[in-house]
Amino acid sequence: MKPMVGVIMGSKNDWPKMEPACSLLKALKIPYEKKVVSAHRTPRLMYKYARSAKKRGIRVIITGAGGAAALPGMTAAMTPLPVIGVPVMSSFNNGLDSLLSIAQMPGGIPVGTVGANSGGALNAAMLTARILALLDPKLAKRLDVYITAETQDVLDNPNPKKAYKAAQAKKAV
Ligand code: RP5
Repeated sequence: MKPMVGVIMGSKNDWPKMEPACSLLKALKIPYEKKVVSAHRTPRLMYKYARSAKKRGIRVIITGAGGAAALPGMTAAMTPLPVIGVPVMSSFNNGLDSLLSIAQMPGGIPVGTVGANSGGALNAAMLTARILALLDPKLAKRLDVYITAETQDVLDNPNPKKAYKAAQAKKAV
């Protein structure tokens, strides 16, 4: 299937933080592509990617970047598509630089900025699913099932120590 979501990140080193976005898109059966596109190291590739995304059928672009983090904003400047930015924490000032670089866009060029790192990446995918589900009843149903299961999981596992251990064991498989 043609990808509907682009997940791009400034460096291969961003992958561990961005991976949850891809896992959730996969779990919800949303076709996506993933790619390293660096605003600073590959500006021409970034231009090409952002300018061609809509024509290629991409509906939402999830971008992850750290430090100067130009990728989300520059991508948003070159496409009419919704762009979501995930701040990948740098070592400077606990990564506040990444967050502000992505969030503080000039009026008229929005980047929907989520929280930092893997939780933010997961929310970026969740937000993407909610956007796409507006016009896709089958996806809306899958999303509903996923959210219900997440809720049930909390209700079924109220003991934090046991629940944590079980989740870790599941991850290790
Ligand atoms: C950004 O610079 C990337 O998104 C990454 O988070 C940060 C550092 O990149 P590396 O030097 O680790 O490749 O462009």
